[in-house]
Amino acid sequence: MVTNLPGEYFSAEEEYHKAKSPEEKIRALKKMLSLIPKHKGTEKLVAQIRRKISLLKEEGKRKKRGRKGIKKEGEARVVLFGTPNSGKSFLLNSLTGKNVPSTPKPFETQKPEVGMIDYEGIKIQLIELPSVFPGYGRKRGKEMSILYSSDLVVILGDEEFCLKEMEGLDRPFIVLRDFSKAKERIWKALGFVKVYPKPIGKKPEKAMALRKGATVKEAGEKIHKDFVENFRFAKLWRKGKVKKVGLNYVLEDGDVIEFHTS
Ligand SMILES: Nc1nc2c(ncn2[C@@H]2O[C@H](COP(=O)(O)OP(=O)(O)OP(=O)(O)O)[C@@H](O)[C@H]2O)c(=O)[nH]1
Ligand SMILES: [Mg+2]
Repeated sequence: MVTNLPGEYFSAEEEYHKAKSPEEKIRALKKMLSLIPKHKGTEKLVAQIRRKISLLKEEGKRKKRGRKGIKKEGEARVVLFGTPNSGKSFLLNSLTGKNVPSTPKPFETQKPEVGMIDYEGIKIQLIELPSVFPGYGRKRGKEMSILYSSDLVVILGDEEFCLKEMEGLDRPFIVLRDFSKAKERIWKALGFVKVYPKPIGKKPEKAMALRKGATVKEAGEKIHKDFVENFRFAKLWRKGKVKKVGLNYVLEDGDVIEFHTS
C-alpha cells in the first residue's frame, strides 16, 4: 500500500474507473502517473500503471486491425486456399451463389471474396483468398490472418505447394479434388452435430450447429440463457425414442430437444 499520494491522484484514479473508452482510460492513467511522487516506495505502482497503459495501447491497435478485417459470420469460417486457376472462384460461386469472375485467367481474384454456405439452414462463411505464390506467407499478411482465424482450410490445386506456404499455420485442412462432394466434405470436416430445438407442443425448428461432444447445457445456452438458468429437464428424441435428460447429457447428430424450465 503506497501512502502519501496527493489527493488529486485519487480523483484521477476515480476518472480511470469511470472511463469507458481505452483512450479515456489511458488519459486518466497518464494523469495518475504524473501525480505520483517518484521514489522507491512508489516504483511498483508506477510499473503497474505503465503496464496498464501499454496493454490498453496494444488492445487499441488490435481492435483497429480487426476493424479492417472481414467480420466472422455464421457458425464457422472456411477458407479456400489454392494455386492459380484451381477453381476457387468457381467453387465459391457454386456453393454460395456469389458471382465473382471465374475464367481461365490465373490470379484473377485479387482480394478475399466472401460468401455464405447454407447447409440445411446452418450458415457457414466461405472465403476465397487470392491464389498462392512463392513467399505468400511473408507478403500477404491480411490473407494470412484470415487463414489464422479459419476453422477449416480447403486446399485446391497443388497440394504440396499450398501446404508449404501454410507451414507453421497449424489449421485443420482438407484437400479437395472432387467439387461435386465439396459441401458434404466441408460439413464433415467441421465436425458439427445438427440439433433441432423444439418448443413445447410445437414441431421442431430448423437445425442448429453444435460442436461434437456438446451437451444439453451448450444447446440451451445457444438458444436462451433462461433455458439453463431455470432448467428442470430436457426431453430428447433420438432414433424414434424419447427420454428425459439433464444438462450434462451429450448430444448427437439429429437429436430433437425440448427444454422444460421452472
Ligand atoms: N476446377 C474446376 N474448374 C472448373 C470447373 N468448371 C469450370 N471450371 C473452370 O476452371 C477455371 C477455374 O478458374 P477460377 O475459378 O477462376 O480459379 P481460381 O482458383 O479462382 O483462380 P484465380 O484466378 O487465381 O483466382 C475457370 O475457367 C472455370 O470456369 C470445375 O468443375 N472444376
Ligand atoms: Mg479466383
